Amino acid sequence: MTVDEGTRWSIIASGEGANRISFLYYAKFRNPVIGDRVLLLNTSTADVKPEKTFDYILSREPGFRETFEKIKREKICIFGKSPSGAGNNWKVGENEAREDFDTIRRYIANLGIGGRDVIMGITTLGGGTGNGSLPYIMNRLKYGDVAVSPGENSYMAFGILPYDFEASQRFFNTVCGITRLLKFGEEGRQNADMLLLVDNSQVENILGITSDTREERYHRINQEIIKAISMMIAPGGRQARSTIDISDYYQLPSNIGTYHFTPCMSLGNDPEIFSIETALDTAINRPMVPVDPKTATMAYIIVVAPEKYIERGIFSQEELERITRDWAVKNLAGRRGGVLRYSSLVSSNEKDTLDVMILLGGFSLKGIISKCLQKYYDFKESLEVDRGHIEVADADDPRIRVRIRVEDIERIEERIKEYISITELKIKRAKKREIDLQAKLKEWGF
Ligand SMILES: Nc1nc2c(ncn2[C@@H]2O[C@H](COP(=O)(O)OP(=O)(O)OP(=O)(O)O)[C@@H](O)[C@H]2O)c(=O)[nH]1
Ligand SMILES: [Mg+2]
Repeated sequence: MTVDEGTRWSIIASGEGANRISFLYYAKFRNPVIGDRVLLLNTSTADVKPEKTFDYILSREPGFRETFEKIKREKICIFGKSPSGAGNNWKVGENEAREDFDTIRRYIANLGIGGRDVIMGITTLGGGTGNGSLPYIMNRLKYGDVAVSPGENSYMAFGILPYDFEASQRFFNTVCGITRLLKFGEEGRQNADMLLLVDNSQVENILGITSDTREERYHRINQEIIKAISMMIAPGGRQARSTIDISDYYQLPSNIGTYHFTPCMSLGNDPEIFSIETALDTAINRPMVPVDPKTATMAYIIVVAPEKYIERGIFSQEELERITRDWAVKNLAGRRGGVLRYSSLVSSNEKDTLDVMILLGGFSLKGIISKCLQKYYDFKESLEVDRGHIEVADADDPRIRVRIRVEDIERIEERIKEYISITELKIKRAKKREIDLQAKLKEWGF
């Protein structure tokens, strides 16, 4: 399938961190692929103005003020009736989105999503507002009464994991959030078509961020996430040389049953000096979550190179496919280099650098889960069970309390365990030894 027209994308960002990322994206990288299709959702806080979220970025980049005024008028939807947000409680985030869905629906309708558009949801996983509402909203869009082109849109979700040092409730939220983005509702239907995971601590290590203000540290991570989003969008644009289209991103992973990914990037390389091989080797050492690449069963490789290098034949799609095949055999799970691989060469007439992103997928979730589990249990065990329910109150604001059915928590655990077991099975299969061809041929009567 060749891409004649660019795929259109929309961004739906819920919660504070996600709002910052999307605002920065919109203010800095607005392009025809996204157009004006950006929606920022947050819960209301009686004492804090929504602007506070953007204070730092606006003081750092005063030029963004005008864009901010426009966003504020048209694209920020404050939902829910709770007096002070979701209080870091995902169940509140979900309930508020459900109760106020008519408001959310109106804003989504204004986005003008259509055709085979890709809808990218963004949320931090440690919080309550985004992490609680995005899985609900995504599920409702995908299967419910608001889908613009039912069955045709694709849904990507970006989930951002907390820093290692954050409080236990954040990790309880994270485990629930990952699960609910993967599967949702009574039936546990597949929710996001593709879940992209990024970890704050990991990104900070990769970038060697040492700044001491929290705002600047977030800002640096957010910029990196935005670069990953831009690289994802690139192959759908008009200049892609390959046959990869955004729908290919997720269709096969869904069939395989695992659909979690993480970006690994090597950007800004000088094409005179850097080969694609070297850039790939750099990228694989920079995954945005803790992961052992040797367990990855899928990789989408996106290479953006200056137009003139492609015209001169220095980089070509055929060559890229050969390189990535060899690279995958060396770096991914099993002898064949995973089970699924796409590569896409995009020519750029704006950049003069060689940029590479690997979307690594299907890897063992052990690195992520082991980071979460201690605190997940610390939090869970601190909760009082009362007639099949637990009650979670906000430490700072006891007005915010909510009951969650123990049954629901158990279901979440079962689901994530099941997903993990499918993932591990696929990895094991990919690593399985080759058949003994001679013996098999004999068995077949030759
Ligand atoms: N990368 C990044 N992470 C952030 C940012 N802001 C907050 N976080 C992380 O996100 C988690 C908190 O989520 P928020 O986005 O503040 O929460 P929320 O969705 O508004 O939900 P509430 O709990 O109701 O406030 C923590 O793990 C933070 O470390 C940001 O700008 N960038
Ligand atoms: Mg918040």
